Amino acid sequence: RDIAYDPPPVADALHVRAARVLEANWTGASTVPSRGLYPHQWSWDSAFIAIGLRHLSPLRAQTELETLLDAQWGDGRIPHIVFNPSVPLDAYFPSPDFWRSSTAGRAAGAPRTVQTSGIVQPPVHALAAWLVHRADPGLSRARGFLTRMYPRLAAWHRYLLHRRDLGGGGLASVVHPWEQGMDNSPCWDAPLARITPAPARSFRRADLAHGAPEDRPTDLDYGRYVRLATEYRDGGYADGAGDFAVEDPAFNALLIASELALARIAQELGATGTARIARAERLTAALIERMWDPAEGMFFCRDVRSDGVRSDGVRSDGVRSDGVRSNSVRGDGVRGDGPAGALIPERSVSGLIPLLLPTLPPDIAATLVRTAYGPHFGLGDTTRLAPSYDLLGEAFDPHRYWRGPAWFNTGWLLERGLRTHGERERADAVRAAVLELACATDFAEYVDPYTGEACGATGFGWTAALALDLLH
Ligand code: 9WN
Repeated sequence: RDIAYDPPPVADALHVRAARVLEANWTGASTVPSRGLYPHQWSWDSAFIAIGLRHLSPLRAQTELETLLDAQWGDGRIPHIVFNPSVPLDAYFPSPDFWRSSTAGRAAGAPRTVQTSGIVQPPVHALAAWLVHRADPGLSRARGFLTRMYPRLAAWHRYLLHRRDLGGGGLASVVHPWEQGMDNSPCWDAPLARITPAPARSFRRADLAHGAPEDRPTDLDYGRYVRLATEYRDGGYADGAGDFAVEDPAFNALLIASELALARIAQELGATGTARIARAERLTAALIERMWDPAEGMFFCRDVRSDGVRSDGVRSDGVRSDGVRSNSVRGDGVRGDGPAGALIPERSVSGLIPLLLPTLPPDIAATLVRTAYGPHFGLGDTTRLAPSYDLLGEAFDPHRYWRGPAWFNTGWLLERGLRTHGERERADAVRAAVLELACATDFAEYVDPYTGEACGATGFGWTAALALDLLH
């Protein structure tokens, strides 16, 4: 047979299809997560997208991160959305007229020329910048990419480690479920229960025009998201006064991984990077001290406000730790007898993500692997990609967003973690699952963890980008 008529190998087909998704979602200066559902630039999406894009065009990958960091606020925060001014206001909710960044965010140093949200997302950026540099160090040096990125990334980490240390233990807290990136995770149910929802008629959801309602957060969730964001905005985006503050394992693990990447960047720029490596080690110790549960074999979120005390010393209304069961999970609750707040006894994939860290002690890494391959996440048995939430949890729903479906970014992070800790065969199996499911679902936003059925949007940016990364 003439070789020219042979079908191309599967990997080539996947490469071409993933490249097409990234091309279709490219706006000229950045990449949207999804043309229909998310038509602006999202912070952690852009970091994951840059990690894949570097294999297609290191220049575009650099530009992706540069565009995002051009919207950084004076206080160091990187906003979770950078709005595209040519997209109609009603295409996505909450829109720029809700966040009012250039007026409400003035004291915090919001940019004047570009409209953004006022909350943040997980700090994957320094990690992405380092990986993007490595894809083409010559181009990166010629463009002064890292020289320009480094001070901005350093300011970003400073913001998180100082302004966001709401628990007083040296780690960063999120002040809104959208910040952690797993919007309707059951982890937020107890801390959100204290928030009075904004009336449904006070806002109009745009997401339901693109996604099935049973695959999305509920209207009640949205009411609470809106209330929290409104109060944050009306307080001028100042940190510390809000009624929602949670330390999350994935958010902090990504901060530590990015701190290690910043050390590499510092070294590339001629410094030693040792202070950053020492900080990453200290942060890893704090993560274990504040969130590791040895009996459960995984990390849990810490609800910093479960005792009702805000960092400004004011008791917030109606705050009780009743909503937080403390059964087998350590619930310190009372101030002064351990870290402030209480662990939230819900098993989220977030609690496995610290596996990513090379600074993790080997016994903890081994325990995490056992948990991932045990009944709650079912890897290697009933699932091929880790579900976002406990298969045996009361709130588990295989289709509802972050309450059960498997996502590709967490799949990629666990694949990296397994490889980092010498679990080669398991990493290979997760890699194969990412590639096959991305291909079979036309780069779905998320999938049913048991059947692999596509949920949410297709042609999703980070699904294409991270599959591309694992092909290399
Ligand atoms: C709110 C863009 C983002 C992701 C999040 C995901 C979803 C937004 C939404 O989409 O959140 O930020 O409107 O639901 O939960 O992780 O970054 O892809």
